[in-house]
Amino acid sequence: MKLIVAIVQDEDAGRLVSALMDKGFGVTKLATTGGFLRAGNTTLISGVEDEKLNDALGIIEKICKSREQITASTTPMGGGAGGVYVPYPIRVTVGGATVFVLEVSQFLKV
Ligand code: 2BA
Repeated sequence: MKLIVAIVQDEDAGRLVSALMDKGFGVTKLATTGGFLRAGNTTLISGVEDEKLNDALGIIEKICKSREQITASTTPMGGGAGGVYVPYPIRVTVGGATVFVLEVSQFLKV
């Protein structure tokens, strides 16, 4: 068995949970925050049988879209310790999904 940990954008999370559950996967949805953008995202965890792993990954890949977001960079202008911090907008491409697949040593419901 594998544990999928998928960090996805909030906009995709509802459809992704529905699509996974429609195919019989168990899912837990966590409200999380990205360290770089400091904005909300969603982390899904799902325990899947080895032979179903590719099906689950395919659903994630199909539903999660990459999008551009604007954030403020606060790199010092003028360099050095005496530099002035002037925020300016930068574009970052977020997602589709950041996915980790972990080996499960035990799966218990007690
Ligand atoms: P955030 O940390 O808020 O990052 C959002 C997006 O900002 C990232 O998209 C990436 O395009 C950009 N980014 C992140 N760190 C950067 C940096 N130091 N300089 C420039 N741009 C940077 P994704 O790579 O698609 O990541 C989306 C979310 O997935 C991340 O949100 C974070 O919550 C999670 N994530 C990504 N890589 C991870 C990792 N290695 N471990 C744990 N969580 C991760």
